[in-house]
Amino acid sequence: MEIKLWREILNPYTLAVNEIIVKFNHVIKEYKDRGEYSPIEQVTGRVKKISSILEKAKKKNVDLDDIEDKIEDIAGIRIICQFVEDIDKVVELIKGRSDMEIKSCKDYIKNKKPSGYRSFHIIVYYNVETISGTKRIKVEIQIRTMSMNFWATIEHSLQYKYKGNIPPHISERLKSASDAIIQLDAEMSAIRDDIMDAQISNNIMGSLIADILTNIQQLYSLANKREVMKIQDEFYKIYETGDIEKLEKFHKELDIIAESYRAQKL
Ligand code: 0O2
Repeated sequence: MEIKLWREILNPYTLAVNEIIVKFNHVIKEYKDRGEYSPIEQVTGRVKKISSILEKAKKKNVDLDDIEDKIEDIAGIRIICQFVEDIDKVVELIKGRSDMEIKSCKDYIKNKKPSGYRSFHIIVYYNVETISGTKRIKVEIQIRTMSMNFWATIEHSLQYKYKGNIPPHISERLKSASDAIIQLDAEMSAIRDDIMDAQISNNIMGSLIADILTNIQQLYSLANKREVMKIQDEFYKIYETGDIEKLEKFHKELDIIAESYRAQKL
């Protein structure tokens, strides 16, 4: 097949990957804006390289004309979660979307692969709009924890290095590393509530401080410099206590002060 034709085939897949990344990043933002924990930690994606598509087609005995039909991971999205529990939440989230229709699921977490690979795979149908009209394509979404991703990345590199024939002593190590990861994920799940609380208050603290500093910066152009310096010193004192409630109170008071200066300026 000509490169030009490949580009035509792959273009809608590139569009789908780009759109879906934006959409899942927006999910993260919506949770964060609400001050809630996001079950999605990170989202990445890729369009399979032509050489990898050809390799897979050869391995699976797929005719070049049937590639789009039979190779389901031309467009691939990877969603990374912090905790195993988040994976079910993400699956539910995808099931509830009207822009993705689930074709099939593979649960390599309940049924890990003999290699030790663990991940939840979903194939979805997704519509993209092109200049030739709507195209319905398949996208593979892999959902896994950070530690499962660590394992899969390392194992994938070794598969590449050994051209799919990892020596037995290394594959044994990989299998025991995979068991250690099950243990690690379970340990992290046991303290999940504490970790989530800490992260949520960290996020709230971060945006609170950013808002306060923006307000102080704006005051420099509206109010007397000495007055602003006093406000800034007051902020540093409260900031050092690390007390969120005090910072929230200061933030509200500062908003009122800034608003009255803005009104005076009009
Ligand atoms: P790449 O380079 O990641 O794109 P199969 O017949 O099992 O090879 P199939 O039917 O597409 O493939 O389904 P499956 O098992 O769901 O695998 C799809 C993808 O999951 C793979 O794509 C890998 O990304 C990942 N995967 C599956 N098994 C393993 C594994 O043992 N180790 C690692 N590291 N990843 C795995 P590709 O096309 O194989 O590779």
